[in-house]
Amino acid sequence: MPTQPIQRLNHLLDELGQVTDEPGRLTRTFLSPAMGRANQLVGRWMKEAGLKVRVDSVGNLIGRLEANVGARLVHARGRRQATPLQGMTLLLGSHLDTVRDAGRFDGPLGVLLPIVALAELKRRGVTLPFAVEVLGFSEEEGVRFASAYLGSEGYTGRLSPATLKLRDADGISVGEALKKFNGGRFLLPKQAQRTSNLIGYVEVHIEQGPVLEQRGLAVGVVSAIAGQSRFKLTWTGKAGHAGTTPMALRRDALAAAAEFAVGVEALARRTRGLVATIGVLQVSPGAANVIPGSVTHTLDVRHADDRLRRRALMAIGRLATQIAGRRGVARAWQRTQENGATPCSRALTARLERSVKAVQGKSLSLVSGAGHDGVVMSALTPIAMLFVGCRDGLSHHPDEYTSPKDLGVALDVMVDFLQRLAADYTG
Ligand code: HGY
Ligand code: MN
Ligand code: MN
Repeated sequence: MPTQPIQRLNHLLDELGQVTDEPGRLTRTFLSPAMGRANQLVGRWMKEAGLKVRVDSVGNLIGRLEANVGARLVHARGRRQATPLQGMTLLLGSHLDTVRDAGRFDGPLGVLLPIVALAELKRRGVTLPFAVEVLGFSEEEGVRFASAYLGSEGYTGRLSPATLKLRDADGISVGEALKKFNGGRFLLPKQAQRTSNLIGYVEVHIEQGPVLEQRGLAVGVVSAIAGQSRFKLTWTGKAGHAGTTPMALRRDALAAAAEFAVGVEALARRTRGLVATIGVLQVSPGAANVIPGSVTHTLDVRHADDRLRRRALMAIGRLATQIAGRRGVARAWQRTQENGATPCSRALTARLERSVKAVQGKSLSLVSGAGHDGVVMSALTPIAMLFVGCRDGLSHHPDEYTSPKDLGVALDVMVDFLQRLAADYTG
């Protein structure tokens, strides 16, 4: 196992990147066997860095490093006094689940980098006057249940009874999955931390876009996370014989869904800043010689401005009504997720940016088109995000890549951030 921090971080990312539910490609979904193995592996690395490890009832992996009491007491002019951070905790983390056929950086980077940074501080004999919790959220992508952020919603006590009813492709509900995970009993978890005990939540994440690479920067900070709406749509027409049913008499559910998909794409192309995606589509009954009777698909719509996102959703709803009416096909919507645009804390981001400038010389502030656990964590405590550039901006793809050089800059920023935060409060 390499000891140099950058090589060690790269090695951990590679090793964790092998832990998958689908041989031959990286896929780790909510409460899956691979997620259990990932928690064990990362939990071991947390312990080696000196953290106390637990897994909560929603499957989140939590590593805690207590504050150093000595560091907490300030020897200012001979007087010993508690620092304002007495009993405070800084939260660092990201998610350990992945999309299907994922890259190895999206999520794990934000869990493994803090572990390596804390191990590096320990090696340097640096102690912190505040506690640190490294969080490996069990579900952020929303792959298994089409609703994202189940892990951070559990940690912040915001998992709702409605979410427990969502069902996966096998018909298993979130509630049933959590009951099984917890040995047959599951109660909706309360908020894991009192807000008054928290300094904030800082997430390191690949940019998943091309800007940092184009500007020749390794890292930047995030000003806000775009809002997003996710739906499940079902189009119900009439199955029939592909050979004997005249075209004029058909109520083809797939043709309706296809016209809708092209219409949504056209709307997003002509609306600045809007992105819309249909990523999953099932056809029923699913035979080559049967006219599709019903089609179910997802819809993911995002914009940095909530007003414009809502206006686009109205237009998309009108398009669906018009297509359904003209084709004699019924359509039903189920909203599976709704998050407003989430600003990052200016004060916490300024502290992070101080370290970015110290390490990189300059900084850049970006809006995140991707969703992150910070959206949910912002309800609990101030949030800040450090973005790390990735090759061609590619993500949610096995070729997702961040260079050891850029990883090294991000590590240095995290170490500098922790040391400055400690220094700010120990006089
Ligand atoms: O979908 C997203 O924006 C993120 O990758 N979960
Ligand atoms: Mn992510
Ligand atoms: Mn992702």
